[in-house]
Parts: sequence; structure tokens; C-alpha cells
Amino acid sequence: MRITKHLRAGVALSAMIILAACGQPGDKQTAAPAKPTVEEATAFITKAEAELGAAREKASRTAWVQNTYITPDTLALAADSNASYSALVSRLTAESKRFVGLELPADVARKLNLLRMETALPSPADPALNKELAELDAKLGELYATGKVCRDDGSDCLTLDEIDDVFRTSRDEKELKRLWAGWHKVGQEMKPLYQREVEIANIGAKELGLPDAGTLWRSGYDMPPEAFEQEADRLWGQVKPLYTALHCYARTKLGEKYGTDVVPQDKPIPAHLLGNMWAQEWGNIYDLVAPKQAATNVDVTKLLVKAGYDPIKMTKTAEGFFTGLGFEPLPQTFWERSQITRPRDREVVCHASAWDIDDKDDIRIKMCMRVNGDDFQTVHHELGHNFYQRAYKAQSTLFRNGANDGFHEAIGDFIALSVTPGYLVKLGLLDKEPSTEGDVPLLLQQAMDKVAFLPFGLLIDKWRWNVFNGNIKPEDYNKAWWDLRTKYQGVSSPVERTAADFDPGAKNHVPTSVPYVRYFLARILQFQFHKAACDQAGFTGPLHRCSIAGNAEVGAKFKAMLEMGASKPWPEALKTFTGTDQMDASAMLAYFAPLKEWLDKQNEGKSCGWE
Ligand code: X8Z
Ligand code: ZN
Repeated sequence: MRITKHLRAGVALSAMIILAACGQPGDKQTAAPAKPTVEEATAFITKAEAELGAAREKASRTAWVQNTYITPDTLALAADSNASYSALVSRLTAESKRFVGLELPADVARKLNLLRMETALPSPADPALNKELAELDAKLGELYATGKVCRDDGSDCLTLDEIDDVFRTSRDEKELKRLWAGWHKVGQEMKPLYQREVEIANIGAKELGLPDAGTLWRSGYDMPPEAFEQEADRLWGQVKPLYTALHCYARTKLGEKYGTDVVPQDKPIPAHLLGNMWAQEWGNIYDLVAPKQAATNVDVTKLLVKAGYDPIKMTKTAEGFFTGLGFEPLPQTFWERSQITRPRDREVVCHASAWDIDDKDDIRIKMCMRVNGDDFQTVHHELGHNFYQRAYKAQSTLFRNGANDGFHEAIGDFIALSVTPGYLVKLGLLDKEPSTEGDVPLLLQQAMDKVAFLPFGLLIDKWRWNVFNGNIKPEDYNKAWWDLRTKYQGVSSPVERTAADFDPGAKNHVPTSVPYVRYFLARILQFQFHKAACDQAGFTGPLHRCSIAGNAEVGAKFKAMLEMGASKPWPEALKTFTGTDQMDASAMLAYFAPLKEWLDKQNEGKSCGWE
């Protein structure tokens, strides 16, 4: 599953650069032969890429089988295969240290840095630790993927995708609380495993010459890790007032629905009432917050059901958007090999992902798709990964990746921003476009997903960065988690928590060790892409009404950015398409500007905030 576990590193911008020294006293650097040459470094990386390419394919195939057929055997095989891959990366990285300090061509230096980022959990050279790490990773993933919530007597067991349905549609506070508490039990068994995983990954990071694994995670952004943390905070600062206004308004409406004893008006919102297990996106409770006078409500779930869509049709429709922009259709093997719905007779990993098995054309998605608006959004998201993978397949192995991981997560979401009411009319799903009086409701609906997500997108890795660097100790794992959820999201646990709970484990990306700040960046980047695309298309109306559907000219420019893969620092890729080399939330703020004005009016006289 390289797309999700992959990390990549940043390098300097100049044509000839010195590979940054990352060795520290006491690390595993072996005695290097005197004065290695540029030719040796180039030959080394060429050979390393060939080895990695072959090993990646094998590891991907094993991981695919394990993800789509969880048994003790496939788990053992996948752990073994991941251990081999990590050992290869660890060996190559150790060998590459002899080129530190050498003046190298930019692409070689960049590749040597990218090599370090091949695995999110850097593996120590010690084979026993390497094996233990791979087994912990497999076990944590299994605990999450096979988690269920049953009634006290063991009946009525629900899988996460079934629970998700209840969260989307139920307004029964007690039932939601029961399922919330039930699902969060999945974390308890994970805690000691996670703690050990952190210890071992940190040993691996030290061998890379880094203080801890979190620093490695922050090293993939073409800037020093400390600068990246500040950059993330800067972006959050840009969008925080918009989030706070949305939070304030939603809390008022939830108070009206559930009573202010359940939703106190000066405190964080109970996390089980926002239409999503993690309160990460709130669009599913739009009906509770919709302005009273609003006549327009584009309920994509209803439209899909009414038009008789099934998961294949949803996938074909998403594919159609990409082909409309000039991308080649998905290969026949995509349809033959993808897992689009949950198989009935076996355990699988349901969390959606996109796969690039052979770095050529064997691209697939793995979902447990249901016919609803969320999954319609997700299938666009996943195909974004697949079309990116295919666009950069001509790059050499280490450059076959996103410009940064936020780009990878933003592609499909950017496309889905063009799934406007106007586009739904074109698809025949909607009869007519709502009039412009419907703009605030439309924006509110969109903000409930896009804006609500922002603090969640940031806090997961704030937690992990501080776990990796030891600022958060194991005995405080859960308390620190809720401190961050309170501080950033302004949500609270609906039931009492203790140090025995491990609530981070109830979110897929923690047990599976997929870095998360990428989704925060993607939320910001997708609006930058959208604005740039709409400008290129000559669109002059409000941004949320702009759809670039069918615009092959914009599609060609977009494709040019995708084809670069990770071959250049991300600011260059961004500039290619948007004309700017900065990540910046202004486009997102411009998109939601009319809503912000409206929210501020609704919130007048309210005491917003929760601290
Ligand atoms: O994990 C995902 C994708 C796969 S890369 C389905 N997302 C995050 C999540 O579900 O938490 C997309 C949005 C955020
Ligand atoms: Zn994704």
C-alpha cells in the first residue's frame, strides 16, 4: 500500500547541492572508503532504484492479498514481506551515507534524500527489531480492520462501515453514544503495541541520524522539519477564524436539536453528534444546521439512490470526470482487480485506498463502497491517487510519488470540487441548478465537510510528533489526545475516559501508521488548485459554482504538474499549475467568504469558542 505509508524527503533547490549531512555521533555509519566519487553515487542510486522497484512490486502484491483477505497466514506473509522491504531500505540508506558531504547533481542528491523516506516506520538494522516492528504493524492493522461493536449480549455486531451508516443518519443521541463508546474500545488492546512500535521506529530514526521518527515525518516538505511545523501552524492560523465561526453556529443548532444540557453552549461539542465517528467531517448533519429559509439542499445520497446508482456506476462517473479532462480511461485490469465493495465472506481492510501495484498500469482501488455522498466523494479522492500514479509512471522509481504527500491527497478532492450542482445537472442527477439564493446553504454544506476537517487534519500528527519525541509519555497518551481534540477541534468525549483507553487507536491512520498532516495540507491545496483552474478557464462567477468539467485545456496543464511526480521540490510543481510557490489558504478563504460573513451575522451576540 505504498501510496499511504510512503514518506519522502526534501532537498535544497539549487542545481548542484551538497547532500545534507544527517549522521550523528554513535550512529551506524560504517567506515567509508576514502573519497567516493559522483559517478559512484550516481551508479549507487541507479542500482538502488532498480532493487527498490522490484521489491516494491513484490511487497505491494503481498500487501494487496493481505488487505483483501485477512487471515493469520496472509498477516504473517505480509509482515514478512514488509520486514524484507524495510530491511532493504535500511541497508540502502546505510550504504548511501558514504556520499554525505559530496557535491552531487540535484537529482541524485534528491533521490538519496527520498530513499530515507521510503517507509514511515524506519526500521533498525537489527533483524530482530525489524521483524518485531513489521509484526507490530501487521497486528495493529488487523485489530483495527477487524474491530466490531456488539450489544452487551454479543448480538447485533456491526462493522465500521455499518456503524458509519448509523453515524450518517441517526439522530438518536443514546444510540450514537453507545456506538461511539463501543468503537473506541478497539484501541485498548493496541496501546502497549503502539508504545513498542514508537520505541522501535525511533531507534530506526536515530540510525538515520534523526532525533526521532516524527522528525522524519516532517522532513518531507523541501524545508527543515522545524520550518514545516511552523508552516502548518501558519496555515492553521489563516483558517482558524472560519472554523471557530462554523463551530459556534453548529453548536447553537445542535443545542436546539439535543438540548443545551447535552450540548452546553460554552463548551466543546460532544464528539458523537457530528455525523462522523471522529467528528472529522460534519456534512452528514447538514439537515440539523440548514438555514430555515433554505429551499435548496442538494442531498447527493438521495440523488444517487434515486437515479439507481451502484458502486460501479459511482466509480465510472468519477472516472468520467478525469477522462473529460483528457486523461486516458482506467485500464481493464482496474475493473477486474479492484475491490469496490466489501466481500461477504472474509475479513478485509475496508478503509479506502488506491494502489499502484507495478508502477506501470496495474492501478486499483480498495473500498467497501456504499451508495452515499461520502463514498461518492471518496471514490473521486481515490481515483485522484490512481491518475496521479499513472501520470508520473515515466519518472524513475524514487520520483514516482506526489510533489509532497499533501498534493497526492488533494488531486481527487480538487476534482470533486468541480462536482457542483451545475455538473450534477449535466450528469442527469439533478433537474435544475439551485438559484443563487441557495449559495449560502451550498457553501454551508460544503464547509461542514471541508472546513470542519481542518483542525482534525492537523491535530493527529501534532499528537504523534509529540509521542515520537517523548513530550507525550505513554501514561498520558489518551489525556494528551483529548487535550488536543479540545484545543483544536473543540469537541469532547461523550463518555468518561481513563488512561486505559487509547482513543487514537480508534482512527485508522494511527494503528496503520499513515502520516496525517498530508490531509490538512490537501484541504488547503485543493482550493488553490481549484482557484487556479477556474482562473485558467476564465470563470468569473463565485468559486463554488465553478466546474472545470470537460475542460481539456485546464486538464492538460494539470496533467503537466502530475507528470512531474516528486522529481522537483513541491514549490516548483505548485508554480507550474498555480503560478505561486507558496501553500496558502487565501483561495479557501475566498471560496467561503460569503459564508463567513453570514456565519458572523448568525453568531452575533453568542459567546463563541470553548476555552
Ligand atoms: O484516509 C483517507 C482516504 C484514503 S487516503 C480515504 N482520507 C482521510 C480519512 O479518511 O481520515 C481522506 C480524507 C481524510
Ligand atoms: Zn488519499
